Amino acid sequence: MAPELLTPPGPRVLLVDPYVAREDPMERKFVELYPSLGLLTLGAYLREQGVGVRLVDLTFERDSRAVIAAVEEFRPHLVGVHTKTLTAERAMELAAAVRGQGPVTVAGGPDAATRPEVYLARGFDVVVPGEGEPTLVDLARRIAERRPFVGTPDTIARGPDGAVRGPSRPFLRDLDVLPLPAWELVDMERYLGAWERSTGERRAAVLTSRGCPFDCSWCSKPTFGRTFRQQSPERVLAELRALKERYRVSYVRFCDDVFGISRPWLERLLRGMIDERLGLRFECLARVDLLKPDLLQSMRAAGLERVYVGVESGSQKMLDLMNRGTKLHQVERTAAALRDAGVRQFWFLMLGYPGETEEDLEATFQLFRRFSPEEYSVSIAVPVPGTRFHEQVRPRLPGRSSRTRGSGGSSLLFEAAFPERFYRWEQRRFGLEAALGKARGRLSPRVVEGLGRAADRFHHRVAAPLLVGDRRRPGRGR
Ligand code: B12
Ligand code: SF4
Repeated sequence: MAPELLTPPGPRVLLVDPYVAREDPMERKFVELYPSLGLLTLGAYLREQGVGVRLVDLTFERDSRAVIAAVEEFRPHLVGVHTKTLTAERAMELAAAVRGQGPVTVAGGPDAATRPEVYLARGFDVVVPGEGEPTLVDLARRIAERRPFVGTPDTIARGPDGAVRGPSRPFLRDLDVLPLPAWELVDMERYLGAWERSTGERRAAVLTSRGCPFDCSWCSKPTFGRTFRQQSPERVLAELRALKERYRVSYVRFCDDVFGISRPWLERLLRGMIDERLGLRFECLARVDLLKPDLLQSMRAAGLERVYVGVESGSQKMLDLMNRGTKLHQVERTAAALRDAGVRQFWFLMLGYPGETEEDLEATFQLFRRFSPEEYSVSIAVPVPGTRFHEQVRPRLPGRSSRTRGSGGSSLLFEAAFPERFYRWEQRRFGLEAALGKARGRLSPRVVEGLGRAADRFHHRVAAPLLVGDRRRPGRGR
């Protein structure tokens, strides 16, 4: 390539996704790979504003060498790294490695937004804690033009006497101003091919909104907080068409924190999908209080295949402690309606949240047994920095505050009511029940019931001693 194309004139930004799939034990079990929509949108916006952009996506790499090579070749003014708690260590190692090569290092995304001081101390020059698009353009121009960038609106930068926070910048009011994600910056075929081989569908992620107005105590929302903005249904339809036409996408995951918060909006989108005969299948994450059974028929007609439902617990007391804002009768109503409509349901369940007793756990298990969802995930509560839950258990966090490697949810990271081994047994119990659920219809109901009873007896024999052992530690987790 001609040198002027390798280093185009004007500001140059190298974006980095430091996630390496092969290092994530969860990823090996459940293939769930999508490129970061945050970075793709940032890339598209920067380009539209005349900033040169490259993206190094480490997802399919073995290590970070590609980043160093890209810095040498592209000579960016700024290296911008996306951060999650899971990838924090790698992000910080990269910043330290890249700074010696000259560019200004900038961190953005949920983890840097939660603990900017750590990122500044570990090699980043600037943290962008909020919405990245206008701020990154502003930073890139200032740096390329050798103007001061400490104090740029919506940034926290390392100044001579410590961290300097710039004035705040309002959120984008109209999300329709954002261009379509710059899919061409990553190897889309690699993602789509992986999905096609494992599921037969070419799957892509789409985001229709930013933020969530609810306030669950374990949920980390450092970037968009409790604001909520959504794209117009017409803009969403344009993105769906582009994915279908350019990449032969057949299945879409709507990645919104909560999909279809506004009913009129959802109705318009569904109508558009049906009228345009897009023929896409889709899945989304819904809240049981918002997903109304009477909408399910049109959702089905528009292509709905699967709904992720944040059930979390079968105990109303626990839902209230989590500040979830949902009622058990809503969970039951939604689960029954999804089953009747033939929509697959994926339940998220959480064990070990402070205040949970053996009875609450049993209530969760019995709810699971009653509805037997097609898919589920039972995680052990993870206190993510910046959440009320994290604050609450902070004194009971051993040394490191949360995991940095692996996707999480399978280990106990704080001193909870019961020992980790107990929760692991509980997780196995759900696994066994799920297997029995699948056997229903193939084995006689009497056999399934008998197996269920035997499993219960076995579980109580193994798990009970772990509980007794723990009761010698009064007050834990309450
Ligand atoms: C979609 C999604 C997924 C998808 C796709 C992930 C992907 N590749 O993007 C799936 C289901 C696979 C997934 C998996 C996981 N996820 Co997830 N996910 C989300 C979700 C709902 C939306 C992400 C998104 O696209 N946001 C929209 C974009 C526009 O926002 P954004 O990425 O934050 O980017 C903006 C700003 O942050 C900023 N920005 C971001 N990067 C950068 C970089 C620079 C340089 C700058 C300047 C700015 C900047 O600008 C962007 C545009 O304004 C978020 C919640 C949320 N609302 O963000 C959780 C979230 C990011 N996920 C989270 C977690 C914990 C996980 C898992 C670890 C879960 C698990 N146990 O397996 C895994 C990690 C796997 C991975 N590959 O990293 C947490 C992260 C918390 C944390 N502090 O790290 C979040 C915040 C959810 C939560 N509330 O706890 N996830
Ligand atoms: S868990 Fe879901 S509904 Fe609750 S605050 Fe977070 S994003 Fe919103």
